[in-house]
Amino acid sequence: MEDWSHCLDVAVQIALRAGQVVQSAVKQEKQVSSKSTPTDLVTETDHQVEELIISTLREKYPTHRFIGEESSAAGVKCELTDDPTWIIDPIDGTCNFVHSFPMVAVSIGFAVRKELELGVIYHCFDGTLYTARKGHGAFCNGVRLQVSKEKDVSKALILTEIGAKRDPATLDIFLGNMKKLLSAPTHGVRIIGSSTLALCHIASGAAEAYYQYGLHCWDIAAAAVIIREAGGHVMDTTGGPLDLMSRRVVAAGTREIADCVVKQLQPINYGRDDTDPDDLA
Ligand code: 2AM
Ligand code: CA
Ligand code: CA
Ligand code: CA
Repeated sequence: MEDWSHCLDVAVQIALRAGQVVQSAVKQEKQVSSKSTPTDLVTETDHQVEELIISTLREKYPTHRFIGEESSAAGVKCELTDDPTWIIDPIDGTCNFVHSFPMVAVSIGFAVRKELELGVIYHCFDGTLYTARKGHGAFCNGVRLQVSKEKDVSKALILTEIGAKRDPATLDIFLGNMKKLLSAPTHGVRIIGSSTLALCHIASGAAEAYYQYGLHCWDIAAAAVIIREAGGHVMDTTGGPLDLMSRRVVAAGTREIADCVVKQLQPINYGRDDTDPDDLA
């Protein structure tokens, strides 16, 4: 098995640098524009941070491939091959960033032969650093992470996110899923505006389960390694194996809670990451 620890060290350094750029940009006036819909926001900092991360990594690893949210939006093909591939979300929680709502992260994942090997997520507001390497555990600021061992869904806290689709039919399904989970019953459902940080909360045991439709491979790649290394489960919303490009996920501390969540969900259909980068596909 190849040792990718040097890649983890490099990713941590870059995530910290990227986080500094985000931190100083939060205080400045932001240039905000929208992509596929009026609620699908992007700022010049999203572009700047992605460029910083990819150019620094490319210099270190010229043969590696890169998938990044803003490059994909600009038309670079989102393709996961067997080659070592970095999967980057330069700012996760752009809408939060625009409002200075303190849930914003930089996410850097790395896959080889389509297997996720490592993940680094940096919480730009409180400076928390989540890291994991396959087979070597997950850590938060160097302290080992452990998922919740709760098996009873009636004692679970559930996290989700709202996708870019806001048409009435989609919102009905979204609210229907939430209603079913609230009345399962569970302790509650939370939406924090950052998929990667929500997933980190599953890894740390602060919540029992997470589900989402419409997210992208860059929302899940780093976090999936962190959750698995913290002892948790990451899967498709049907309960089958995770497909990074499928734009849907369930994550949970225990298989029992994951199965309960899976049973409640009605699907929301989005186009795949590798065939159609448009949120509204
Ligand atoms: P972003 O900030 O990197 O765009 C809340 O909006 C969370 O969902 C954020 O983590 C956001 O990532 C992510 N997200 C972005 N587009 C989405 C979509 N179409 N469906 C679901 N989640 C999305
Ligand atoms: Ca975005
Ligand atoms: Ca994201
Ligand atoms: Ca983003």
